Amino acid sequence: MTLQNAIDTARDLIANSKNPIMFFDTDTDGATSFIQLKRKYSQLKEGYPISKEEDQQKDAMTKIYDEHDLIIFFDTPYVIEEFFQEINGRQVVWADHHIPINKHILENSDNKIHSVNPMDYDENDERCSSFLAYQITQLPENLVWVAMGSVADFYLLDVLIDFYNHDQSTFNTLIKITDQKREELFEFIKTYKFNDESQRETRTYWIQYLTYECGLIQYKTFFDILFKFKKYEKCQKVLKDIAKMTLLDFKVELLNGKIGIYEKYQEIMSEYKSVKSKIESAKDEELIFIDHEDKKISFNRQLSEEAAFRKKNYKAIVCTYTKPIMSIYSCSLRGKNFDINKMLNECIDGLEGKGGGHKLASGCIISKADFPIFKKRIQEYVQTHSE
Ligand SMILES: [Mn+2]
Repeated sequence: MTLQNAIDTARDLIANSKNPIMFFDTDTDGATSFIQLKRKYSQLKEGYPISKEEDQQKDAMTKIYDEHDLIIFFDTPYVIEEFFQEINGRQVVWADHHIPINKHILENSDNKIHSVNPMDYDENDERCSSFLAYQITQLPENLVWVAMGSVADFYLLDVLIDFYNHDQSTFNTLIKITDQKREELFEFIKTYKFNDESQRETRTYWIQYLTYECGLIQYKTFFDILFKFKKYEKCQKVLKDIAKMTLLDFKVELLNGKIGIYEKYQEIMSEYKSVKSKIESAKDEELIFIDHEDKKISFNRQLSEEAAFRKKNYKAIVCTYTKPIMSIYSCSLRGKNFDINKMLNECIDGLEGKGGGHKLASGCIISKADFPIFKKRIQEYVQTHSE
């Protein structure tokens, strides 16, 4: 078996099913996987986002009826055991690019699971679910959705070049980029394999460039907001509508749409704009603190990611969010050639708060009472540490 075989088999199973139902992750990669399958298979009538929360999954699994002859999962490394009791031996196609969290479900032969996971064939191949959806559907019109989904999931794939060659006009609608920059980008994609470790830093630069300078952030933010604010039944309706749209239609809705989620999106984007201006006004130095207060939602993650791209001279970035009614600050931290997680663990020690993450990105909550000490410790730590 090769990855290609696994993809071909998945395609056959879906094409030959009469009444499939799909479940996918609550992000851009999951959403654009559903949109692609919906555009290809008219018999696919239903698709619901599922989070890692058990209660939400228990709720979503009640959508499976006797008539469903195929259950499709995309981008979901964790599915609860009960879900498979509900599926009750029916055929499953499970496409993902993470290490499965409850492996025994996959290994149990009572579950008729056809798994498509690039990591099964090459442990360094973690190409995203929207890419697998594109390989399954093989619809050139889906290139716009796989381009959106793959960059949002932090992959730089050949599909970007294929997309440009297939439809320049839609490419330019999705990605606002100069000819010269685009050629540079394509040269990079052609020269280095998508997972070449030696190119990690340059690849990160390109992905951030596409996200923040070329406008992809607006789509990623839309799906974040959709899954945060709408019940999963509503999400399916919104996504089914998007599957019928061209990119231009979708963009017009994002900018001017007057109903429900689009209005909410515009409201949140204009809030983010005012928060984002703090990145520009913050001094570009070793340690950057950016705070925002009293907004409806926290923009910490977006803020720290965008600041990490726009600022050059920092070792550490700490973004904080709170409201008067909250007794805590929530913080998102980013580091550059600097172990931010180690810093966090040392500085939070003994204080009222908790957090964690990776070397270059972590997060925490900390009580308002202890925040001044926490901040002072961070200032001292950054001054006295270089790694
Ligand atoms: Mn993914």
